[in-house]
Amino acid sequence: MTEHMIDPSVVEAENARHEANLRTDYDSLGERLDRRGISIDAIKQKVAAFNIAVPSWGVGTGGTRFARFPGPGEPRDIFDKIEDCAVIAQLTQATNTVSLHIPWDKADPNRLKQAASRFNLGFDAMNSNTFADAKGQIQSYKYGSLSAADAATRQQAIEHNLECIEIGKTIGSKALTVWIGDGSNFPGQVNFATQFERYLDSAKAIYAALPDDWRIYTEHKMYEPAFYSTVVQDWGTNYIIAQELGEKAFCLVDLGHHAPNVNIEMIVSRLAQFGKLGGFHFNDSKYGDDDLDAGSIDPYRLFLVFNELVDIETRDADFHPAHMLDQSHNVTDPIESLMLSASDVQRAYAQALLVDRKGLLEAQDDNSLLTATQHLRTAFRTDVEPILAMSRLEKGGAIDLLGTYRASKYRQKVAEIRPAVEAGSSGIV
Ligand SMILES: [Mn+2]
Repeated sequence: MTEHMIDPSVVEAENARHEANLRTDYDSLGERLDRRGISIDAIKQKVAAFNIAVPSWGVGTGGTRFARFPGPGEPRDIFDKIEDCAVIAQLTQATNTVSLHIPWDKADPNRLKQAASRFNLGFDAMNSNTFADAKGQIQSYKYGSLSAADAATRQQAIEHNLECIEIGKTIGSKALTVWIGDGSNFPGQVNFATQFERYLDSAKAIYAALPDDWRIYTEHKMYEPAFYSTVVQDWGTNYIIAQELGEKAFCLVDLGHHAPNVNIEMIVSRLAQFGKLGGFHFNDSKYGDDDLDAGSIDPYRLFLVFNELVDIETRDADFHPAHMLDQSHNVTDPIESLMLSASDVQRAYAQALLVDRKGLLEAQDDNSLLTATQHLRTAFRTDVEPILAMSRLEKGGAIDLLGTYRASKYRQKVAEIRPAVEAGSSGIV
């Protein structure tokens, strides 16, 4: 039997306050969609089946280069983190998997499995870390990891990834995500080709150890922590890597890892067209890799990304990209941010499902520019909240995410058990 971190009676009592209004809103939206030839129940079914993984590190309070401001009741270890993830899953009913980060979440794999199964949670992709030095590690990643000039450092980074695969095998993960901080800070510091060659050789060694039913995701990032160049700089480089490695290799798109104003939805289309789109790290940004809550800055862009995904899904039934949130919460309760983000990703998906695909295609073929773009705007402007809320209600989640979470007093309760973390500065001041 599935355990719950929040007493279901709290969820029921909160839902009872909103249910009548929700049913009225749902019926009203259903009527309006019916006039557009759309069945609201069919959309709701698809939304209900949508899942997005929560990253274990997302439930902790992050920091900036300047400072970190700890919140009350912060998770002490991966087991506390799994409990926080269970809260998000219980209320949103949209996040039934957790993505682990090694070595941060290193623990007895059997205990990890048990902890997750209490809440009927599964494990999504394993994330390796060769951008920081772990305690007791022999070689340093100061000057790179998988592409380092030093062979022993490269070997250590390869072996770390192999360890992540081993842990993942035990807990039922089916994917490894590799993001590296390798790059250079000064022109002339590295030879681009040599560095990339080393990276490819290391990546091939990891790929060789990948089980047949696994995928490897590589994630590109334009800059940071290296500021002059990064090895996996852009989607083109990422595509080359996926091609070089083989059929189990796919590209991961993190919405914050591009230059400002880059047309990310078009990158999505290109990668998918050639069978190499593996999945997403959802977040939002204004200036760079801000890791803000998904949908909080540019919800239209999120919708446009999903418009491409639904378009591909319509043409290819075997298309199943991995969805994960990848955010850093410095000044909000991470559980609240992650719940709203999961819901906003779901919202973009629901809106994209409302696009009149046939009408759009006709308008495109007729060069009816404004008709075409209006098809997108009409879908985007539809308030699909009743669909999301009804899906949650029917699955045992919360109609009002924030209200129910706050009424449960979960944060106050765990703050009594989990000791306060001292504030600290990090990086430059
Ligand atoms: Mn990411």
